Amino acid sequence: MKLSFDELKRRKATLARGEEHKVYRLGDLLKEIDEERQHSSPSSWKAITLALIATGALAFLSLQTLGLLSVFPRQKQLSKIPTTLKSDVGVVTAENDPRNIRIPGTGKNDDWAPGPGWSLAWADDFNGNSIDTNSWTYDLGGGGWGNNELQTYTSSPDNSYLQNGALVIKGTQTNGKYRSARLKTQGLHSWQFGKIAARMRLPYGQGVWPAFLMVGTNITTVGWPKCGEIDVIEMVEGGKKRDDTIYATIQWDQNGSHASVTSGPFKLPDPNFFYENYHVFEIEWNPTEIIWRLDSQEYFRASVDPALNPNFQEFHAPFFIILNVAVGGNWLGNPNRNTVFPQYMYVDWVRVYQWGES
Ligand SMILES: [Ca+2]
Repeated sequence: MKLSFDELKRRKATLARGEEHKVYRLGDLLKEIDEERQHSSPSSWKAITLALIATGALAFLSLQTLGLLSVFPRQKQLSKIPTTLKSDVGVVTAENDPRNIRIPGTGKNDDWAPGPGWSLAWADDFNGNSIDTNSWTYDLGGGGWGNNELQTYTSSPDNSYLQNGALVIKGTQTNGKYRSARLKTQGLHSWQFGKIAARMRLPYGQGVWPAFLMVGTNITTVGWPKCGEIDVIEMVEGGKKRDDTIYATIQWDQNGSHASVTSGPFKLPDPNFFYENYHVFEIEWNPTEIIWRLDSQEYFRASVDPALNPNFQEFHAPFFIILNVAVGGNWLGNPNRNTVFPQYMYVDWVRVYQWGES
């Protein structure tokens, strides 16, 4: 079956859900795929193929052609595509980019449990129609956030909203200006110790910096870093490794200087990426240490025992939760021409447990 450009545009309209999208000539699309393959895994390639099927673009691309694409080296790929195919058109949208395709039903494959002995103290499952202002407030504005970050944080429904049972934080780019959102429970909810977890599907791409962190409520009086910071996860790896690598970190004031301890880069086993699926990121925070787990598997722990370091007293105080997607900055570098916007961080739920019976 061969579809006309108009027909594809019509189909695209039904797929694009009214959000930003791109229409590609097939040749451009293949070039983009080709570039993507330079820094992506076979699974990513497979996902792109599936997305093409989803968009209807595969009406033109025989599986045999795709087989050639996946086998031949870069320079040969485009030349292997029959000219007749090159002149056809394909459609892909940012919305149905494989890495943005929404997983229907965020509860799918959610078998995570806190383990025995933990009682739920607070949760937001994001099942309503709007963000609960009794739980969440915003950091707003730009100015780099101390890292030369590019984004301006807004409270606009374009940058954060609830959809299909998930909180969506959407990083956008319009005329070179980046906007995103940073939600926090500051002034509304805070906790000292416990198990703090979120089930999230992360955005992707060079220059995109998603984070789930906690900061001491006394930041308003003692400032940062003396308030202490617990980075439950950040994904900040430029280049090829960027979308499968997270960091767990604590930061504090060590007698007047900024100090930190980090897990260093922790990677998903190849070939997997954090944009592909939801994962549960958690800390177990007690008076002597913090344990980080990914999907219930421990991958890092750090002491917060004041007997070992009096400065760790910072971690013996209430902290609030922050969820954000930053763009650019000193640590990860800025977006490049391959970075796709908008970017989406999906949060199925955030839960806080305390040890013992409720
Ligand atoms: Ca949910």
